[in-house]
Amino acid sequence: MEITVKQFVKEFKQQFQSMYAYSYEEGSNEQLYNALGLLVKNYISSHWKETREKYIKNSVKQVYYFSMEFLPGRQLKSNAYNLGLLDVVKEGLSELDLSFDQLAEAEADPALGNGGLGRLASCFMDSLASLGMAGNGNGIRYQYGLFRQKFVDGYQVELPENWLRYRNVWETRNDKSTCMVRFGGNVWLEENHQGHLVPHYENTLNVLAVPYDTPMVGYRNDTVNNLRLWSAEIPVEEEANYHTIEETEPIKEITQVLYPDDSNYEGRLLRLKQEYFMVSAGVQSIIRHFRKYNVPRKNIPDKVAIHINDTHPALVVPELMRILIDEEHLSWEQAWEITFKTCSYTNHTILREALEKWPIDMMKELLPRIYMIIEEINNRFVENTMPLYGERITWQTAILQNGVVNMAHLAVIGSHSVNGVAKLHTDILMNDVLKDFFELYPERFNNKTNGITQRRWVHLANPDLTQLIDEKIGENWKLTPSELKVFKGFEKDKDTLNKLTDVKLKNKKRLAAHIKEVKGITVDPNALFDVQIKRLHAYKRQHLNLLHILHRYLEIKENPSVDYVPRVFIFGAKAAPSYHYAKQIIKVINSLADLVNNDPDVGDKLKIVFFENYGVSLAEKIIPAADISEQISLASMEASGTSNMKLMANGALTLATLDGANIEIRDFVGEDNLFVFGLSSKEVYKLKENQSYQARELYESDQKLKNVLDALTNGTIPNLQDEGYALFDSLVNFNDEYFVLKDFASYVEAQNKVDDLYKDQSEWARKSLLNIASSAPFSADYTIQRYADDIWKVRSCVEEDEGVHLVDE
Ligand code: CBF
Repeated sequence: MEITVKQFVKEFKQQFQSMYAYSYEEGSNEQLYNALGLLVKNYISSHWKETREKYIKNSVKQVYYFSMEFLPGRQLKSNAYNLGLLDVVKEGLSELDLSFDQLAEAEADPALGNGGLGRLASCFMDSLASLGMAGNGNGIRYQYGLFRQKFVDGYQVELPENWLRYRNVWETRNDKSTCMVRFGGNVWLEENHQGHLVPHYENTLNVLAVPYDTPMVGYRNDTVNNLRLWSAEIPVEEEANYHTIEETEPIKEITQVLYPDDSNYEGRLLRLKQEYFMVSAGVQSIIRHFRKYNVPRKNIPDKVAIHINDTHPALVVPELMRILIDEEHLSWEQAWEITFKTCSYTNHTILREALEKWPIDMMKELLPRIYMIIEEINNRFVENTMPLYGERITWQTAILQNGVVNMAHLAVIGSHSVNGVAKLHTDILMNDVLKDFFELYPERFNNKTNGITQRRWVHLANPDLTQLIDEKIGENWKLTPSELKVFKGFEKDKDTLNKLTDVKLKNKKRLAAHIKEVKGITVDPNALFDVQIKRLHAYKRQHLNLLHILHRYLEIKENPSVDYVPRVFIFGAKAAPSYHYAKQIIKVINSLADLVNNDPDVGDKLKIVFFENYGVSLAEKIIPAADISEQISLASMEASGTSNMKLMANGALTLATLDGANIEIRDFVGEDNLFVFGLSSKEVYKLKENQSYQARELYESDQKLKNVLDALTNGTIPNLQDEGYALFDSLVNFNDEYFVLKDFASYVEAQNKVDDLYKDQSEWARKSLLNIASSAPFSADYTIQRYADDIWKVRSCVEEDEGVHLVDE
C-alpha cells in the first residue's frame, strides 16, 4: 500500500480530532491507539471490500473455519506490517513525537481462547489471507475473555478480562447480517401442501445473533478476509417480553464468558448453548451467502468447506442437515451427501475429558429438532454399519451411547476428512483413540502437522533476528519460508554466529528489564534462559521442571561451588479455574521461587520467574529471548504443541520428550541439535498396559529423587499449606499418573548436557542457527497449503507474482 509519511501524519491528526474533538497532543495512549487503529482500519477497508467482491464475482470456493476459540493477539502492528505500512506509521508518529511501541501496548490482547487451539486458529487466519485463499473464521465474541490471572501469595486468582473496555477498533458490527437462533420449546413435524415434512415450533427461546466482523489482512497481497464473531442479543421485536434485567440474563450470558464453569449442570448447559449458537448463526450465514453464487444447492461442496475445529463445533453436521431439509426442502439423502462433502474435522487432543459428550436429555431439551436429526443420523449409521462390521464396532462407534451424544463420533461420521495435528498424534488417533473408525473409514484419516505464522512470531517479535537473516540470505524467505534453509550455510561463519549471539543477548536484556519491571526480580542476561510457556496441566509436566529446579537448589545448598551454569527458569501458565491440582503446582513453583530468588547462597546460579497472565503479547516478549525450549510432556499426551515451533524459529534449543511435533522437530533439525530424554510413547503404552510401574519403588531406591520429593513436605519450601503434600501424594502414593518420577533421571541428565553445551557459546550459537534454519517446515503457510490441497480443495486467488508463494518445503 502506497502512503507517504506526510499523508499519514495529516490523516492521523484529522482522525484523532474527528474522534475526540481536541488535538492529538492532549490524547491518552488509549485514545491515540484508537485513532491510529481506526486509521489503519480505514486503509484496510477498500481491500476488504474488493476481496469480498472478487470472491463472489469469480465464484470462489470459501473455507469457513469454525472454532470456539481464536487468539489473534494484538492486531495493530501485524496489520500495519502486512499492509506494508509499518515503517511509514512509525516514522510518522515519531515526527509527532509519539512512540509507536507505546501506543501499540495500549491495545487490549483479546483472550478469546485457552491456548494452542485458539492460537492455531489465528495463525491459520493469517496464513489463509497471506496465501490469498478465501478463508473465513467463525466464532464467538465473548464479552469477557479468558480470566486475567493474578498471583496472590503465590496462589492463582482469576479476575474478569474486560477486553472491550476501551472499544475494539478492528471490529465492525454488521446489523445487515444478523440471524435468529432458536433454543428449547416444542417441535413437531407436519406435512405441507407439497408433501414436505416441515417442523413447527412453539415456546422457543429466540436469540438474535449479531455478527462482528474483523479484517484478516494478508501479507502484502491486497487480500483481506473476514473473521466473524457472533454476539447474542434479544431480538428487537421481542424486547417488550422482557420486563427485568434478570429476565434478559439467559440471552446475554450466551456470549458473556469463554468456558463457563463446567463443574455443574448449568455451566455445561450454557457451554452447549454457546456451541449451538455459534454453529447455527455461522451455518445460516454461509447458506445465505452461498445464494449469491447462483448455483444449484447440490454444488454447495464445490463452493463451501466448513472446518470443525475440535469437537466443539460438531453440531455443524446436524445444523447443516436441518437447514437443507427443513428450509431448503432437500431429501435426507441429498442433504447428507452435501453435508458430508462439505464438512471436515480436526482432532486436537487425546485427553478423554476433552472429547465432548453431552447427556441426551440435555440435548433433547435444549435443541429438540437438532436431537431428532442426530438420532436419525445415528440410526442410519447403525443400520449401515451393523451388517458389514458387526455389533462390537457398530456400538463402539455409534453417536448415541449410554445416555450421551458422543461429539467426536458425530464429527467423524459427518465429515469427509479427519485429521490429527502431528504425525504421532494422527497415528495414535488411528491406532487407539479412533481405532474403530479407522477400520470403517481409513480413507478419511490424514495428518496435518501444525504450523505457526513466522510473520508474527519472527518478523515482528524478533526484528533483530529478522534483520540478520535478511542481511545474510536476502528477503525471499519471507515469501518463501523454505529458503530459510540457505541460512544453514552460515553455521561455521564466525561473523554470523557472533551476531546471532548478540541478537539473543539483546533480546534477553530486553526481557530482563521487563522481568525487573513486572516482577521486581533482577536476572543476569548472560544466564541461560530456560522457558516453559503453555497451559498448566499435569500431562505437560511443569512439576517435572519444578523437581529438577528443586534438585539443583538442594545441590547448590550442599555444595555452593557446584559447577552449574547460571539459569533463569521462566514459566508462563494459566490453570483452569476448577483444576485444583494444576493450581497447587503453581503455588509450589511460586513458593520455591520466593525461596530460591532470595537465598544469598544461590545468587545468580538459579532464578525462577513465573509470569502472571500468560498470553500472546507476553509470549511475543519471552520467545525471542529463550535459550531452552521446555517441551517435556509425557510422550503420547501432547497432540502437537506450537510453542515448540515458535521457540525453535527464534533459535531456542529444544529440550524434549519424543511427543507431538517434537518428533518432527528432531527429524528436521537433527538429533545432535536438540536434547531428547524420557520414555517413548511405545514405552508409555507398554507400561500402562502391563501395569508394572511402581513409583514408590523409584522414590525409595533413588536417593537424589527421594531428597527432592521429601523437600516438598519437610518444610524446605516455605509458605506452603498442603500443596507440597498434594504433589508428593500424587507422585508417590497415587503412583504418578504421568510418569514424572520415571523420567526424572534422564531429564536431569539432559539438563546437565544443556549446561555443558552452554559453556561453549559458539557451538551453542551454531546449533541455534541450525534450529532457525530448519524451522521453515513449521510455517503455517505450508500447513494451510496442505489443508487447502488435501481437504478443502481451495486455491490461491492472487496473481503468481503477489504475496506469499510456496515452493518446496
Ligand atoms: O492443535 C493445536 C493445539 O491444541 C491443543 O492446545 C488443544 O487444546 N487440544 C493441544 O493441547 C496442543 O498439543 C496443540 O498443539
